[in-house]
Amino acid sequence: MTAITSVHAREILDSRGNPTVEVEVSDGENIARACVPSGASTGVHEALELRDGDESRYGGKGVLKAIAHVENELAAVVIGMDPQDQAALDAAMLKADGTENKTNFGANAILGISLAAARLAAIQKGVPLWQHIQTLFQSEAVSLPRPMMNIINGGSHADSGLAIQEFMVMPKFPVFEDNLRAGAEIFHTLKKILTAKGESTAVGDEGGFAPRLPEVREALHVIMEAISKAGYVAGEEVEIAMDPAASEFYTESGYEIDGNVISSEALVDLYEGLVKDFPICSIEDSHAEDDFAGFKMMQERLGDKIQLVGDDLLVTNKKRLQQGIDQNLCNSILIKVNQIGTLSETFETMHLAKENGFTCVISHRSGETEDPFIADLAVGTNAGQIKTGSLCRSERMAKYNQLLRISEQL
Ligand code: 2PG
Ligand code: MG
Repeated sequence: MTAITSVHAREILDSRGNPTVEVEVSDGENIARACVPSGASTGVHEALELRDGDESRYGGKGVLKAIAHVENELAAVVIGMDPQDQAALDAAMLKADGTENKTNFGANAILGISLAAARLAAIQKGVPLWQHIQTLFQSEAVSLPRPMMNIINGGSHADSGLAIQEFMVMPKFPVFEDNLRAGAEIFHTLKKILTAKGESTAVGDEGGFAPRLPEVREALHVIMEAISKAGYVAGEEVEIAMDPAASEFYTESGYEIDGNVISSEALVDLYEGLVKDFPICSIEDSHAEDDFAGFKMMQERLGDKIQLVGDDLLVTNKKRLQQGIDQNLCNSILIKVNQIGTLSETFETMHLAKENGFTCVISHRSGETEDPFIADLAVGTNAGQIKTGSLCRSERMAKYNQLLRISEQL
């Protein structure tokens, strides 16, 4: 074995200009690096993202404490360990942290090492990262994921006024390159349509447009127009996915959407109507993260027709997922490495999902970096789907471009 000999961390800036953690691990000969992403519509059950809270630096968002944990306590744990043994490495860091939610060192500190170590292990073996992940995950097959491409942003990712956070197109051609091209062509067509309507074509955090449209249906209508004007057949060739991220528009009096405040059940009615009228194939976080009754109703009414994804609901956490399975809350899980904080736990959650017939969607965060790790993760675990933003902004394109490179290797 060639053990880890040094660990270094630095504070870098993410796609929103907020500090985040970057980690480098070395075995004396090779160096590998990983960057940690960060969400805006974060689930309350996610592992802790440790921020300094010192208002005099970056409005309290500095990550110097997390950096110090990487370089001190966590480095002491992993130096001397074999990066090939991801499970042992992650377990040792978890043990040292000793808390359920990684509140001691921060999930951002632990994840930086976990991802960088995986990359170091791949470099040592002289194989691409996706291939190393395939071995770790014990995946029989690998495949390029079908992309969910977010072309209209609302919610807490833009000030478009739309309650729903993400409107995505999902082309369904068998070849990844064709899906990417369809997404880009639809995106550019949508820009022309919005310009003609006198709408803003400024983009939100994930690169989707943020037009001031009053209602959900209106956003869906312009997407339908963009699909057909770009030369594609909606439904047959390109479907629509949505992430309402409903925790963000849930209040004590109900769900605030389209100028109304409605009940959990009325929200299911609203989605059912949309699914009837538009080629929607997937809805994520239809309800607020602890509105189990809402999710259950949704799964009962729509679960056999479309994919229902749990994000804030399940937070890539095995225990939350088990609850979701036991209580029949949805049929799919969004996978975000920083919600849970280690690669090994991410794998455990994905295995549990697959064993129970849940689909897995590998996902970016709204605050991203140039690190394309999740592209390799999606391929190596044979996840089948990836959600990584729109067809602009380099931190999003980095993932699509990495998938193009992997496509050549497969
Ligand atoms: C989501 C994500 C990514 P955030 O809700 O699915 O699109 O957003 O990273 O802000 O939680
Ligand atoms: Mg989400």
